This record gives sequence, structure tokens and C-alpha cells, in this order.
Amino acid sequence: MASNGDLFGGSAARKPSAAAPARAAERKPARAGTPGEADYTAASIEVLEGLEPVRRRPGMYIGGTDETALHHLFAEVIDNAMDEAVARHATFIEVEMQAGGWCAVTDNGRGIPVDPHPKFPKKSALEVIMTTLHAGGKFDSGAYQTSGGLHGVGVSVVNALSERLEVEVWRNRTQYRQAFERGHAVTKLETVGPAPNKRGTRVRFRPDEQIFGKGAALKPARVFRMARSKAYLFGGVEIRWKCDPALLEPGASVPAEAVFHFPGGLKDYLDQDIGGKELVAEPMFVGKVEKPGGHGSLEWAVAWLAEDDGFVHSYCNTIPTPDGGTHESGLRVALLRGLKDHAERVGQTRRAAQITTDDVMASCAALISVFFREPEFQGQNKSRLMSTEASRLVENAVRDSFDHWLAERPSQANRLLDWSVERAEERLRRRAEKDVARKTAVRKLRLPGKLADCSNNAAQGSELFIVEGDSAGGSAKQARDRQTQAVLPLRGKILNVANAGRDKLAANQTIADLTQALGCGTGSHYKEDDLRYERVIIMTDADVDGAHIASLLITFFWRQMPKLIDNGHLFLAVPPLYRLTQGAKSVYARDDADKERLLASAFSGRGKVEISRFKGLGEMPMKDLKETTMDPKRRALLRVAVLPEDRETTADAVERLMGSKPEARFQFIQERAALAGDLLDV
Ligand code: 28F
Repeated sequence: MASNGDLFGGSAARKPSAAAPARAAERKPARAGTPGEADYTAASIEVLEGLEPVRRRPGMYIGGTDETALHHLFAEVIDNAMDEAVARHATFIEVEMQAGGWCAVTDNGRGIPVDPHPKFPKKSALEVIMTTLHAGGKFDSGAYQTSGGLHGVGVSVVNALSERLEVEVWRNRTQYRQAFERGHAVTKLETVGPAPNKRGTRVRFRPDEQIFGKGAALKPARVFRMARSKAYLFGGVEIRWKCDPALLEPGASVPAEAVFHFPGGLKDYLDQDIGGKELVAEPMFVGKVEKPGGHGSLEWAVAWLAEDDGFVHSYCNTIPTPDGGTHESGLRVALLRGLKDHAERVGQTRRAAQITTDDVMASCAALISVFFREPEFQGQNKSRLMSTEASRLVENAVRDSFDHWLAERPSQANRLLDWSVERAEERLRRRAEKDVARKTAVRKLRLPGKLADCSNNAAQGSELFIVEGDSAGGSAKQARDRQTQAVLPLRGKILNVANAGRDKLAANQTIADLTQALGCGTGSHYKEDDLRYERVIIMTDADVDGAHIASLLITFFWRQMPKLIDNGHLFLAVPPLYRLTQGAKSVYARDDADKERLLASAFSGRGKVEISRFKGLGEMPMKDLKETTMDPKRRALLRVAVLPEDRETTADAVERLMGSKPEARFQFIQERAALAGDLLDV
């Protein structure tokens, strides 16, 4: 909630919570974090719009209507309660899972304001907060995307997506309450009675089955973990958990009652995550920096696991940032630089030179939690922190502390250094092995002369274009990126392996060239690790002959290297059919529909549009071929894939269409003759 003088500078700054405090309408806006507490009143809420849009497109506000989205309702409510705790106005939060799909969250903070809203004399601040979407003052700086995802869409979204929601407020020594259904008030704000010794807010809600589907219900175990993580992330709050035993599976790991209070903060959290595992260096590297006024506070806990892979879990204002971001990169840089500086101090500079952040982080279990007034989020559901100051702030704070941690325990520091050097050497060894494998493949394979190979030694990131005919082959060799793109021109139609005997197969030079270029062997000898390219791209002319050759090639892979298809390596290039030119402007159309669309949309009314049909790849200017069909940044590719459930029908179709029984093919064509007729009429 926005309030001033609180430790973290107005956690509402972290997100406009229940009611996004916009600029105070009447008074000079109280900047979050300035001393003295601005006691917001109703006037400080900027009203924007009703809640209909939320029910019409819930995905725009909570990222979907699946189970994860359902739990965002709980996250939003507890985040508002956490605002009060982080702002040091609340000391405990209760979370209750009740029968009938109800969830109740209570805090002992200041209580949502209930005074009447000057612009809506009949509505209280509480009702305005609960029933209107907000852009919120904190949103003005553009620090938040209101278009999707979470981070402060506000409790009004929870209200809109709840079949019923009941709020109780204890404030001004009085208890108030109001009920809502699907975002609409169904009672007036009622004064329940005197409450001389109680303060706070309680929100009890039941997610709407019309939105989340019949039987959709919050999962106690997931809510339990979310509630517990908040207590780890802010040691100054006690979180009390209560769950109706009827909601717990017998023997569930979730208790019916629990109290979370972790003054040890992230250290306790990490202990809980990795408890008992052997560490490379002792003790855990933990730290906390609380900035005056709270802006830019942070906490971290880091441990290098001897036997397990690591992880990094990061948070901003107690909100998880599963897609990482600037705080995580600051942590990684601080750890790498700190370790390298230590190496220098102990005369190990050369050994440490090869260490990268991947080596340092490979087995590092780390938690990082930052508090920011106006964080910027990004990512599909706004789950990556983008604030650039976060990386600088984290790097500086962690680095200082890490230098001390290393200097205070040289033997542990050296163990960590040795460990990281080993990781680096292992990584370099693996890469060298891979390159050797590829080089020997080249030597051993005596690659076909027709192959214009790429210089990239690793399969990863390399592509082989199988091109029909020498002229297209020539254009492709000019258009390609020599670093990563190889070209193998094929002469004319290749053998139809579906109806060729083994000896015919073995004698066919084109098949031999192709098999040699790929390096992975065929049939039962196929070895995925020996495949010399990450992507195998069939690039044939966009005409009947080209389609036939593509079919023959796909048949070859399907019969001789099915795993190459299953592992997602086989693609079809999508060359354009037309180039449309008006004056100096040219655009490419993939097919007739695309052509019509572009003719209607891509050109101004003036001047004739020249339409040229690309017959063959060989006649395409090299620049066009590169831009439209080969450049990974601009091209489209069709991946050849067979769903497991379609394997049967696919094998059957290949047999009928390409197999040795012409009558099956003939029948297939007869069954579809009418269709061909239609095509001819067009
Ligand atoms: C169970 C969930 O939502 N707790 C909340 C407050 C306290 C204030 C507040 C909330 C003021 C006008 C923005 C009170 N007094 N728990 C909660 N506790 N919202 S939500 O104010 C909303 C702001 O618009 C509060 C003084 N300042 C803030």
C-alpha cells in the first residue's frame, strides 16, 4: 500500500496494490518513501473503469484461466496484505482455506479506508477500490504493464473473478463490512459495530466457476507454499496458516495449522530448500542490505552444492520473478568477479581466466530478494525484472560482501575456486570432444565433393540445406552464411526409397552423398550424437517437381532416419512464390492468398504493382533468396513432425503414396479425381 516513511519506500510503489494509489487528487502527491506517513484518503484514488473487461478477457489480467491463473487471485490478495506488513503497518497475516472453495486472508494493518469518495459521494473508498480497475499513480511512470500478467492489477480483479467476495475492515475503532458478487456490490458498506482494539483488513473470496471452470478450486498445498514463501521473503511478518482438514488429502504434507515466521529470512528459506545437502564451501554466503527509506533493499542466500545442480530463485517486493532479470544478473556478475579477484589475490589468475558465470552458477543454489519502489517488469506474464538499477545495486552490495566472505575463509574460498575451475575445464573438455567428433566425422566421412560445408564445427547451430539442382545450389551457396549454413545440391530426382531394393539403395550416389553429409548413419545404425547439423532443411522449388523431390526426400528420412524427424531436425524451406514490386519497394508473397493480402495492404494507390512469379530458386537473386528463405532472422521454416498418435496412419500413407504397389496409389488418386477436376476448372 502506498504510505510514506515505511521501510521499503511504499511497497505500493512495488505495485499499486488493492487500490492503486494514483496521484492525490486534492493534495500535492505524497511521494512514497518521504518521511511522515501520508494517510491516503478516498480522494487519492483515481477512478478509471468498471470491471466488465476483466470478466470478458480474464487472460489479459491474470495470464489465463488455468490453475496458475486461479492462484494469482490468492497472490494478489496476500500481496496487498504483504504491502501492509512490508510497510511495517501489519505484523501478522492469516491465511485460511475453508470448505466450499473459500479462501480468507486477514492482516492487522491500517484497514482499507472507508471514508466516502468525494467524486462518488455514495461510494466509500473501499467500494471504489473493490469495484474499479485502476491505472494507478504508480502506473503513470510506465513502470508497469497493465495490459497483462500480474503485479498490481489490484484486488478489484480478484473481486471481478470471484463468485462472491466479502471484505471486513477494522479501522477508526470500528468494524465495517461489504459483500460483492462478480465484482458488483451486493450490500452497502455496513458498520458492524465498535472494534476498540482491532485494526486490519480481511478479504474472503470464492473464485468464480464461470471463469475457472466447474470444480476449479485453490489447491491447499500450493497456497501453503505461496504463503510460506512470503514469510521467508519478509522476516518481519508472521503468517498464520489454517486449512479445513476436509480439504487435505490423508497423509498430505500440508498441515491443518502452521505459523511461519522466519527472522532468518532467506537463510532459513535456503536451508529449507537444500537442507542437509553437502556444500562445496561452508558456510552459506548470505547477506542483507537495508537502505534508509527502504528503496533498493536486498537480501540473498547462496550455497554451492557438491552433488547437485543449482538453481536461482529471485523475487522483487516479495513477488516471485521466475524469468529472472537484472537482479539475478547482478548476483551472477558479483559472484564471478568476486571469485576471479580472489584468484588474483592468491596468484591463480591464469587458472581462473577460463571460468564463466555458467561455471560459477552450475551448482549454485541461490535466492535473491530485492525491494524497489517502482520496479519494471517484463516477460510473458511480467515475471522478469528489467530495472537496470537492480543489477548495479545487487552487484555492488553482493560483491562487497562476497569479497569479505572469501577473504575471511581462504581455505573455503580456494575450495570454491578449485571447484569452479574444474567446472570450466569439464565444460571445455566436453566442447573439445564434440568438435573432435565433428572433425573426425569430416575426415572419416570423406565428405561428398558436392557439399559446401559450413565452418562451424559444432552441430549446434549448424544447418544443412538440401537443394535441388546445381543452379539453385549455386544461388544457395552464395546466399548462405558460411559460418553456420552448409549446402548440398542434389542432381535431379532422388531414388524413391519406399520402393527400392537394398542394393539399389546402396548403389545410389545421391543417397550416399546425403548419408555421408549427415554423418549419423541410417536405420539401426543411426546415432543422434553424430548428426552433423542441428537443422536439415529441404529447399526445393515451389512447383510440382519441387514438391515431388521434397516428398522423395521426406520418404528417405522417414524410412532411413525416422529419429532425425522425431528429434525435430527436419524442415522444409518456404521460398516465396511471388515478388510484388511498386517503384523501389518490393515485397514477397508466400502463396496466392499472401499475394492478395499484400496487394491490398502493402502498396500505396499510386503506380502499377509488378508481379513476378518465382519459378525456381535458381532464378532468384541471391539477396532475395537469402532474405526470404535462408536468413534465420527473417525466413519461415516448416518443421516436419509426426505426432505419436499419427505414426500408424503416416506409415500407411507413405506406403500407399510412395510404396511399390501402384494400384494403391492409383486408387488414392481415383478417390480424389473429382478434387483434381475442381482445380482444373479454376
Ligand atoms: C487481506 C488483504 O488488502 N490490506 C490492505 C490497506 C491499507 C490501506 C490501503 C489497503 C489508500 C487509498 C490506495 C490505509 N490507511 N489485505 C489488504 N490494507 N489499502 S489493502 O489504502 C489503499 C490506498 O487508495 C491504507 C492509510 N493508507 C493506506
